[in-house]
Amino acid sequence: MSQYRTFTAADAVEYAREFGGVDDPASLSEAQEIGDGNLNLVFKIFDRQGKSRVIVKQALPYVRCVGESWPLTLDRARLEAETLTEHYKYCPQHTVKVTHYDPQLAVMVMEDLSSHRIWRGELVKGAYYPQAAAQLGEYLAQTLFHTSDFVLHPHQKKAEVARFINPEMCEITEDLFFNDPYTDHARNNYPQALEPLAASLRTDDALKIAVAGLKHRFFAHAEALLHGDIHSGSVFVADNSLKAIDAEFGYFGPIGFDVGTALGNLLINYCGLPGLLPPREAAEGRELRLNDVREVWNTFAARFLALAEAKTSDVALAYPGYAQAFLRKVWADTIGYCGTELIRRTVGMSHVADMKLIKDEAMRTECIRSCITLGRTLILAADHVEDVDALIARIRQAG
Ligand code: SR1
Ligand code: MG
Repeated sequence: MSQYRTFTAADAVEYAREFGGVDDPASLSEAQEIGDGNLNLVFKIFDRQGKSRVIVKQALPYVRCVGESWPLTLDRARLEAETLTEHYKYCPQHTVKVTHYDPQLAVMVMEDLSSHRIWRGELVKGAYYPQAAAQLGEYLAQTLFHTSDFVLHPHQKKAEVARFINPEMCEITEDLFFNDPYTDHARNNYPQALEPLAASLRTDDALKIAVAGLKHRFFAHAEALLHGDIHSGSVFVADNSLKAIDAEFGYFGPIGFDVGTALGNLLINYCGLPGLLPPREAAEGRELRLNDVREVWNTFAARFLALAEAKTSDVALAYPGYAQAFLRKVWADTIGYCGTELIRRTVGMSHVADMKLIKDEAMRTECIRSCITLGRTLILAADHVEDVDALIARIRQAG
């Protein structure tokens, strides 16, 4: 049995030779560590011709972007491998394929996606992938429907909830999404000029009650096996292809959390574009993002309803009209969680390229201000937005 040790590039090559599942293992010769996320080591393994062949990913026993002072469970590698494997069953076309997992080393081997690029990187450059939004909606519908009570036998569902108990990763989300930005926390990080706006979040009773409700549902509503962190940095895109990666926050939670996180990252880009691109391109890009928001929701909702009509196994949940009623609650949750993503990415610790890459400081501050303001608007309005067109009208109104 292998003992945990942190991989070097040479270890990753050796591991890929043994477990990479390639026909010509001896040709694997080099590894490049490409992890740019907050948590893990990610090695791309190349053959002697310089072609990348597989990915070897290892969980570190601490939060990479902070260091050893923030220890973190290695079991997240299992949760990631098993969440991706489960999602792959229902949506192979939009989920990265995990081919091997080792619990002792907290390592998994995955298909190489070198023909794809991280969606966030493309969004900040103004590159447009016309199919991506619908494909993300399809991924959300397939994975969330097929892991929900609409389909799973009640005994199986309870066993799955137990298999995917993920307390340490959920605690990160509970703190970073629902606590830190609404308190004076040392992890918070925003421009000094926005102190009055940030301070106002801490004393807004209606906002704090709405955020408490969202956190409570994140604790308690085991509706489906979520990806748990489906932001635009967890999504690879290529012409007419989209693949979700990085599911170590997977657990059974409220469906609107995944959908809201996805929409939230499109809206962070919407808020950042005036600082990233010249005015005309920024305006065009913002219209595309609003269309993407519409497309993600409409595809998700239409596909979820079609699946519910065709495949619901529970006799009560199959009653005509119930799936529509359930989706109305998911819609309200989606808007609320979307708002919390906008605020935690700007007031809290986990900032993203859509804001960080804005060179002009004054412009960056204004883009962050608009993101926080929109986030608050959405959290407060979540129960009162009729449909996606009404949501888009509110986003336009917010500025
Ligand atoms: C301490 S981890 C911070 C963030 O990085 C991950 O990608 C998740 O989004 C998490 O909230
Ligand atoms: Mg991640």
